[in-house]
Amino acid sequence: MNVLLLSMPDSFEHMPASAVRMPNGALVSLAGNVDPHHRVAVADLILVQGRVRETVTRLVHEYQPDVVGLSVMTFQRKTAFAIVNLVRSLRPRVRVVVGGYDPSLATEAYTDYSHGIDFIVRGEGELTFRELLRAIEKQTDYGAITGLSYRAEHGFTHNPDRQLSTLEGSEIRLPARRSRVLKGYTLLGRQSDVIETSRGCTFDCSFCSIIEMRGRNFNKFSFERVLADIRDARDHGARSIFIVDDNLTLNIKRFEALCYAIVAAGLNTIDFTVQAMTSAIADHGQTLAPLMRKAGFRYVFLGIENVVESDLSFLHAASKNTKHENGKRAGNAALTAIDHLHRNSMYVLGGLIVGNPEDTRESVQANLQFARKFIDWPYIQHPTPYPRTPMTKALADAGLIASDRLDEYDGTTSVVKCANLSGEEIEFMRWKAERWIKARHWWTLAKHDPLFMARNIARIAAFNFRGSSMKTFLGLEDERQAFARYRGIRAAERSYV
Ligand code: B12
Ligand code: SF4
Repeated sequence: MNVLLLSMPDSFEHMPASAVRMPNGALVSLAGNVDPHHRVAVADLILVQGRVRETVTRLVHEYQPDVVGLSVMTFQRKTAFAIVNLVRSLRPRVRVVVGGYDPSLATEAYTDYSHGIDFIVRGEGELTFRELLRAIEKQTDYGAITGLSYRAEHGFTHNPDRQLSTLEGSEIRLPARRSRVLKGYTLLGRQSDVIETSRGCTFDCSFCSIIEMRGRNFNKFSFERVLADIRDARDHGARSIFIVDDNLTLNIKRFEALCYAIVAAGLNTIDFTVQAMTSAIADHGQTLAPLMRKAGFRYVFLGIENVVESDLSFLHAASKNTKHENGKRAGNAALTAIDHLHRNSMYVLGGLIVGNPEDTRESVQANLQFARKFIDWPYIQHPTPYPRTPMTKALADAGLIASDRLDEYDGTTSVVKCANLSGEEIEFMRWKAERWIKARHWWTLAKHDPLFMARNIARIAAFNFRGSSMKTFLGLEDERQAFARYRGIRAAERSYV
């Protein structure tokens, strides 16, 4: 059968087209795990943000798909429905499958027949999708396919959940990167890709979708498979790789062994980016950080979340941000973790969440000030009520969800009520600070990739300061006017189809 797999074009504030275009790892993993006689094309629509309608139309004509699959995050739901509509208008009898975080955690939202969706794959997709294609091809019953919801005569039928894969052996084969049909993946001028070494996390941060998606657990791929995956990404042109593990730092001994393995395999010429817990880096940084650097790690996304203790407990993220000395808790881990990384020439992508219900101007400022002082590239977000997270339940129970427009759930739009400040004010404070912190990092980027920066600095700067004009920089207008223009631009670009 012909299969067309699409990831959605919607992006959020931190994704300038010239600097960050990351492939969706799920779709190539699905493509690598279907039976080999299927012809699969994978298109990451973020690469064609301004030409979504034309591109989908072209791909449908070119690949004549029997099955179209969409990978959807919550803030992309509206776009997903519009794309299904478009696909159906071009090819009415096509089977439409959706999967990913939003269909898995908000399954009911996809079951209205008017949306034109036939199948919902909940949770891990590789084996469910393989079995689904077999059943469609052989026209057999869908009832035995765990993890699947399917359209039946009198409504959707939801089969039992699928057990998680242990990731051992060859149960999940390597991704099929050859299936990608669009070009342009980049991280700061170097062709980018994503790989996985493990899935899952045993923590329970209140804002994170991972626990509802798969429970609290940690499953690992073998290093043999991980190295083969990195080589495959490199052979497909990647010079920059994002390790998308939910929490690679859960097992530090394994992480250290991975660094040694990358070096031994000669793969440390690649720039690696990884997400990490501050506690793990603070506690083990002395030995771990030099090793990471040797293995090619360049950017580390630290889930600092907040520097104010009461906010950390609201986010249920205190323990992953506590350092330990002599087996005892010894305060916030963020500064120690950042210090280890900086001493070893790595850069910190600092994940912070501001605008929690009890935040004050001072607590927001404390976080922004921390970012200015210690973080290389800020990734500051607002609390966002993604489906079924514990935080969403708490916010809904307290009547604190200010917006139900899901396309605004991109993490950089304030959608939650705060007792002491308006959402717009918090967003303004974050937006104003963040642009200048990012601009400060351009010099570091220029040293690493002078040619890329020389070619792209104008576009990157224009994106970074969207909404601002000469008048703003000369102080001839209130920055709030520039902010209002920026918000207008964001609102307009949310219509992708
Ligand atoms: C890597 C990552 C990113 C990367 C790269 C994204 C990319 N291009 O893939 C970056 C940093 C850019 C990013 C950004 C954002 N992300 Co992100 N990201 C992740 C992360 C850490 C891993 C995703 C991944 O690749 N997993 C590995 C693959 C193999 O697993 P998977 O995606 O789950 O796919 C499996 C199943 O879901 C299913 N499946 C998925 N799609 C499909 C499609 C079909 C047809 C089928 C059958 C099955 C299927 O099968 C797959 C294989 O088993 C997750 C999870 C986490 N713990 O934080 C968050 C996560 C997906 N991100 C999230 C969000 C919200 C965002 C942002 C909006 C900002 C933010 N608030 O963080 C932006 C938006 C990006 C954009 N387009 O502009 C949320 C989504 C929540 C939700 N309910 O929608 C998550 C879950 C994190 C969270 N907050 O809990 N992200
Ligand atoms: S440590 Fe990271 S992956 Fe684990 S629950 Fe918290 S935010 Fe999610």
